[in-house]
Order: sequence, then structure tokens, then C-alpha cells
Amino acid sequence: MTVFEATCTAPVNIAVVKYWGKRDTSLILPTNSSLSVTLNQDQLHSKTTIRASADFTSDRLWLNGIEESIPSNNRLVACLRETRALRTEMEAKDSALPKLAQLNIHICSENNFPTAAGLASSASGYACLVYTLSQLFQLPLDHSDLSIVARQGSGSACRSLFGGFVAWDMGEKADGSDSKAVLIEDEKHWPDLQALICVVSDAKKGTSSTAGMQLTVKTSPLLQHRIKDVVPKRMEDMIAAIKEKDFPRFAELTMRDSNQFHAVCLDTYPPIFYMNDISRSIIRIITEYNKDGVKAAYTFDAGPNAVIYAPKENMAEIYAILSHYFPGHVFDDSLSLLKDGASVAALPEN
Ligand code: 2P0
Repeated sequence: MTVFEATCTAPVNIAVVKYWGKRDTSLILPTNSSLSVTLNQDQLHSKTTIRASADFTSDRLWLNGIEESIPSNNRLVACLRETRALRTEMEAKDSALPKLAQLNIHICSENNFPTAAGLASSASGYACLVYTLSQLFQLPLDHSDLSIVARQGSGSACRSLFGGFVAWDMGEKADGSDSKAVLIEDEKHWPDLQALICVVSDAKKGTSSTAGMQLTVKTSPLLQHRIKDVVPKRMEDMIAAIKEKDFPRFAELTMRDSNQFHAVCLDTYPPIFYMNDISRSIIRIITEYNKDGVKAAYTFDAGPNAVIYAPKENMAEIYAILSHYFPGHVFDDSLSLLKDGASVAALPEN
């Protein structure tokens, strides 16, 4: 029996203008546009293999070697439904195409980064799932089109369909057809920019992003100010800073946006805390390091781990300073260019 198979990898992305809040929770439509930097996937990626065969009696999924239920995962079901519907349309138009849409599939997905790196895997994971399905089904879609499907797996996943600097345009339409990822500049644009990932804690976060952001939408007046008065202008400024490779401007916008994201978490009722004392110490160290001119930027997502962006020439010094204050196990201290991969460092809890 013929087995059809595709294998793909997809990268991790770290937002510099954060996504936080949905206006539609089932289609995953955000309350604001966002922008991220994609880390090189030679070092950090999800890898997915999907097989389709008439021999398979049901759809099955393995994540990092452990079988998971598909029917209980609405988001995964949505990605499968959307891609199969597109394949069904293609098969209806061209009878010579193999009938793949009706076959059961087996999905095997794994991350090459250690769990201890504290990176969210849903972005690279869903981007990879959707891209691999598109390859298996030979879908005639570009990466922006595919991002609309990946978005329905996890919002931040839509931005992992591109390398480099990627905006997620929130869109306006109720059906989500204009809420998609757009490439701002590719991964070759700013090779001097590097990222260092500081692992403060690898513990699972207390409040999931999905639950946390909806509590924020429901309860935080500050979020309303952020989405109306701050993010639209910040998106424009950030795109200009990236295009001009203006590091001090990029860095200030990145740090301000991280600060405001954590402020809206604190403004949520009851409040959500993602940073801890070590996270706040890292902010103080980077602030002190920047006192005579901005040489590094911190950003924190829905957890205590820091990502530091800096020009290549400053990275060894930043690494030495952080290692001095937070000596600990180091996963990988190679300070390669961002386009060649992020550096991953580990910092102890206290
Ligand atoms: C971001 N985060 O822009 C922001 C910054 C966390 C803080 O995207 O519910 O895991 O799957 O759409 O994508 C985390 O949210 O949430 C996130 P869902 P997701 O990267």
C-alpha cells in the first residue's frame, strides 16, 4: 500500500511587540497586531513528519514520542479540517490527483530544544504541523495564506511561517481571512543582531497564555489603552527601526513593549505574575549596562525567562555579566549571529 510522507522543520519566534488578547477565541483573532524576530532554526526548531496511508485506521499524533489524543484538541482538529478541505477542493478539480484528503494520517512531532530552555513550543509546533500538511497535500498556498491556518492552532504560530522580522497583522474581518503573518524583512537583513536566551526557570508557568490573555481582555482597562493608543503607533515605529537597523530605537521599543505587556498582566484582576525576582534583576542589570547608551534589550514572554537582543559586538560582554551574576549551567555559549542561531544560556532560580 502506498504511503505518502512529508517532513518539515519550523523555527521559534520571540515577539518584540507582544500579542496578548483575542477578539475571537475560536478563530484566534487578536486584539492587536504584533511583531516578532524568528530565531534561526538550525539550533532551535520543531520537526514534524506526517504520513498518510489507506492502511491507517485513524488519525494519530505523537508529541516528543508520547501519543496524544487528537479529537480532544480543537485547535489541531481545525488545522486538519482546513487543510483537508483545501485538498478535497484540489482533488475535485483534478481527478488525476491521489485521493489524500480521505486518508487517515499519523503525525510525529518533536522539538530539538531542551524543555529546560523554557521556550514555548506551540508557535514552532503549529507552524510546523501546518507547513508539513501543506507539503503532504501539495497545497498551492503561500506562507501568508498558511499563516491563517497556523494561527488557528496557536496565535503566535502564524509568525513562525517566515524567517527574519515578521508582523502578524490583526486584520479587521470577522472571518479572520485578513489576520495573517507578513514578512517585514528576511533573516539576512540584520545579521549583526543576536539573541541570548537566559533560562531563569524551566518550571511550567502558572497561568497559561490562552487563559491569562482572556482574563486580561475581561478585566484590564490598561489593555484597552494599549491596544487603542499604543500598539498601532509602536508597530509603525518598530517596523521603521528594523528597516533602518536602528538598534537603540529597536531596543527601547522592545523593552517598553515587554514592560507594558507585564503591566497589563499586573492590571488583570486577579493579577498575573510572569516575571520573578531574577527576571527583575536582569532588567536592572541591562538598565545599568545601558546607562551611557542603549547596547542591549531585554524582553520577557509569559514566563520568567529573558531574551536579550544585542549587536554582536556587545554579546560576549553581556554574556559575561549575566554569567557573573547568575552562574549556572550553560547549554550552549556559542555566540553566533541571529541568522545562524540563538545562544541559549541557563540561569539558576536563585
Ligand atoms: C507573543 N505570547 O506575542 C506573546 C507574548 C506570550 C507573551 O503569543 O492562545 O501561545 O495559542 O493563541 O500564541 C503566547 O500566546 O496563545 C504569546 P494562543 P499563544 O509571543
